[in-house]
Amino acid sequence: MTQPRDCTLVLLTLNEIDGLRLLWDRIPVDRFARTLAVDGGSTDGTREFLAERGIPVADQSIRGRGVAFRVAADATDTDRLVFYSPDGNEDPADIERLDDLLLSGARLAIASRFARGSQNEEQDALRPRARVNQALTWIANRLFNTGPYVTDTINGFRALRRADLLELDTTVKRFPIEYQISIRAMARGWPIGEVATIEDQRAGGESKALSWPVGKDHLKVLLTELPHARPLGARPLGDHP
Ligand SMILES: Nc1nc2c(ncn2[C@@H]2O[C@H](COP(=O)(O)OP(=O)(O)OP(=O)(O)O)[C@@H](O)[C@H]2O)c(=O)[nH]1
Ligand SMILES: [Mg+2]
Repeated sequence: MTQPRDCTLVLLTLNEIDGLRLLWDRIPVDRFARTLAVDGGSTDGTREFLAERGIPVADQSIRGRGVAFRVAADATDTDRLVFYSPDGNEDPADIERLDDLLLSGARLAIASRFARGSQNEEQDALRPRARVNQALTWIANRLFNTGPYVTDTINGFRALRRADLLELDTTVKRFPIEYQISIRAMARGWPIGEVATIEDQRAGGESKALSWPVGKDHLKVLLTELPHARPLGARPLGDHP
């Protein structure tokens, strides 16, 4: 029997009962020292589903994924955290691969929907969300990164050390928490690792990420972080794959 990982598997939920039912048997909770759900106020049976399976559920005083990340850091004591959203988008087979990246030296591990061999959820030919994501990622690399090109700065399926998350001192309350984390990790020159992931369709329920407000919030993060940008021209940016 292998030792459980010194890592908490953090489940981020807001009315995700359909995804949980579909995915539960494939989520490797037994491989982790702890599993903790941070819930944004579900009313669809998500909380009961988790409680029946012995998973502690932490509440948030206010809604938002950014708040949920900080609740997770405050409520855990393991070395590392993997963030997993059980809505159907994220492949549970990649959960342990993210923690493996941390163990092999990455300080931020991201499941990339745009690395070679990966796929994002959109099926229409124009893939507008993917294009916006990739543009925001390009800007973040250009302004803040000195290491190898990071192909997905926005996906929430990621892992990092708990102490590192606390050190980043994040402020974002809602969706672009991941963008802020990626940018702050880049600005500090931390090694960032990626695993190519296949993003699936939502399993049911409703999306909480409305494109326009979320897009605007990402631009606000860019502005807030701008003082930490590297001087233009002085930057050996890694190759775009
Ligand atoms: N704890 C917590 N989880 C949240 C909150 N808002 C969203 N989530 C969860 O974060 C995950 C991602 O949210 P989604 O609405 O699926 O966002 P998205 O993946 O960009 O959008 P889709 O492509 O439509 O699925 C889901 O598991 C949500 O339940 C929140 O305020 N608190
Ligand atoms: Mg989703």
